[in-house]
Amino acid sequence: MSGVEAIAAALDEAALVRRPLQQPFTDGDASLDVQTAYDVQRLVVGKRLERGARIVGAKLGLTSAAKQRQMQVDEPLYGWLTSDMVLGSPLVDLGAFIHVRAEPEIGFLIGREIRTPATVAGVLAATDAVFAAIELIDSRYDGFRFRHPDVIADNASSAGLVVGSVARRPKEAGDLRLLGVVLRRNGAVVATAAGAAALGHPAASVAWMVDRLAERDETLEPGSIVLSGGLTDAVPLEPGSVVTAEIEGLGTVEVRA
Ligand code: OOG
Ligand code: MG
Repeated sequence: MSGVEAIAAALDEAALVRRPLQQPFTDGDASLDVQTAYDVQRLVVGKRLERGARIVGAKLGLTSAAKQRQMQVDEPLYGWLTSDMVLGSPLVDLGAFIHVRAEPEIGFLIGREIRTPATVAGVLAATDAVFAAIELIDSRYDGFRFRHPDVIADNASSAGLVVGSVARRPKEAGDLRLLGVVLRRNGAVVATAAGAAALGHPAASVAWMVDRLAERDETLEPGSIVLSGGLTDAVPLEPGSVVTAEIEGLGTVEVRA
């Protein structure tokens, strides 16, 4: 088994048995670089597809200062969202995860191909709708402790998503940079942000990913959903937690554990 396959197998097993890996792969071994980590990610996602899931879109991670500070990684990354991650209801079964956290994001429904080099205007022109979402992240590393290549290999901690019920055309949603975001846990405000927290503009996040995908001869299929990156710190979900994300003009999304 090559190193890449061994790493992918370890990450997949950790997710399946819900037992985190004690150490990130970069501890004491600098050989896992970013491009190799995306090769691992492809294998990790492939294992989900072999079990019957479909790709429904992609996600950005570590696009906001809040998230970069919280995770102590100062560069963005992307990962893939699969059909088995989409929660049909706000109820989260904590037993299905290792140590799940929730974070508010602005989502995009991509309607057309996005040309490269991608721009904010190009992304918005290719977008059918924007919506509020809560992403559930569940690192396969103990304590969410990882470096940039480790978390890329782990498909950017992707684990789940709940999509809001309001979908707006980009033109009707207003300036996405200025949309206010309020994150509450059990009714109390725990964080606030604006859309600009994601690389200056949520569509700039999407553009960044489209350009990175092009470097690997990959594209975002029309019909994909894209989560543009957590706008605030992620909050842990514990038994009884109710977390809501309210985004100006896009309604409120809720998860309950
Ligand atoms: C990595 C995934 C980050 C985001 O929106 O920033 C992410 C992590 O925090 O475990 O999804
Ligand atoms: Mg996220």
